[in-house]
Amino acid sequence: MLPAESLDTSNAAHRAAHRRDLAHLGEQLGRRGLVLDAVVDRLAAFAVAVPSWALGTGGTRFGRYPGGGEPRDVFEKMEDIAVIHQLTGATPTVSLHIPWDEPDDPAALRQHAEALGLGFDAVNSNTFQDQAGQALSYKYGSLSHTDAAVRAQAVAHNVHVIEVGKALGSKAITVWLADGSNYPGQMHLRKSFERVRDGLTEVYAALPDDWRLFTEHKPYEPAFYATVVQDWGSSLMLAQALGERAGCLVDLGHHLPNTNVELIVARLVTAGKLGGFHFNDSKYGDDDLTAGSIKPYQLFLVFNELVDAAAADDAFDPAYMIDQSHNLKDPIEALLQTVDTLQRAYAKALLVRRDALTDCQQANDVLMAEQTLKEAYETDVSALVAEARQRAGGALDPIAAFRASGYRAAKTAERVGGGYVPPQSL
Ligand code: LRH
Ligand code: MN
Repeated sequence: MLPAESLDTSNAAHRAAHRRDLAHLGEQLGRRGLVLDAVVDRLAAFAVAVPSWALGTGGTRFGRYPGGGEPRDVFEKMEDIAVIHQLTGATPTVSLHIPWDEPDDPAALRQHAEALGLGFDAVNSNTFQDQAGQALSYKYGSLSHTDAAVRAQAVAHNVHVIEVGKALGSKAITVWLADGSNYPGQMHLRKSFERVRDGLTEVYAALPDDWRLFTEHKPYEPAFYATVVQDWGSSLMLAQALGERAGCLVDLGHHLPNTNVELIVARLVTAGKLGGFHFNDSKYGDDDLTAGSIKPYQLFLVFNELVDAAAADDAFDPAYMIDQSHNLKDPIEALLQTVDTLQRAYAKALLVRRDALTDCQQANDVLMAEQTLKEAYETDVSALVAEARQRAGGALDPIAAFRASGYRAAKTAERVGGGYVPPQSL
């Protein structure tokens, strides 16, 4: 954690200007019939889970350029995530990847996390890599494999991940499968999918009653011809076949260029099967760039669908998680930037005058319908998100506070030896 005074010092430096900006924004929103405090309260309740695999510098097959002070184990990752939560007030949970960040002693990790004010969101299984000592290879797939013994091994791994999650207090498992083929004819397109459905049915049967299972679709990579769970339709078919506690996880980067992702979100809401998100951004493929860095308007349009859905359903509760690879930015700074970007997209979506929008849609007033959305999107919500963070005990300017704290330099001096082990070849 950062010393409280360093956060106070940073906020004090920003407070006077913040008050003026907030008053101006409040007056502006008042003229639109919007109540700033009501928006701040909803924004202050926003929370997103941090992925355990994003605290170290990521890389590609072409190289990795680690920075100093990287966490050397999952316990040090918790310390870094606690700093992000301290500064944003919006990251109280961690999404763990097993076995990448599997704790030797889950109870000890849970205690360490709770002491830092953290909990655990969905755990992630991994049948897309062969682990040392693993009996059977996933080279030709896992739950879709033609060999029943390999499928049974993959089911057992997922059941094990649920057991680890139960010990940590998690309430969900995310299953992303790399299963697929590189050449036409290599894999039976129907039977491979049906084997996955049957395997997930066994995993679903092992879920505790209060748990959810998320299926995550992806169009390609590492499979380059057909991926078994390739698109939202395949994911939806699985979630519908499994049962009511199964939902579809939308990783924003898992869509081919020009895909209308907000429309997919709307369809999954209509189906009652929107399980959650992996927030990030991308220009070409599954680039895992910082959320909102390439397509900020799309991110706003996704949150617009989420706010609209929540207005129609009090029980609406998709899981919000980040899934990024920080190859060039300091991982903590990139995550602080990401949380700020998500808070801004959500804040703008909360500023949409929905009755006015509905009237324009009903009247087919195309231009004013778009203008009503753009009015919210083009609002500078800096003071609003800063106020929500401050009310949650966080920083008005998290990145400024983090840089001023000297945390990275301190960790670089402290975390020597026993170097960070990056996830293999992500
Ligand atoms: C696959 C994916 C999945 C994770 C992995 C880290 O590309 O998005 O969510 O298991 O990244
Ligand atoms: Mn993902």
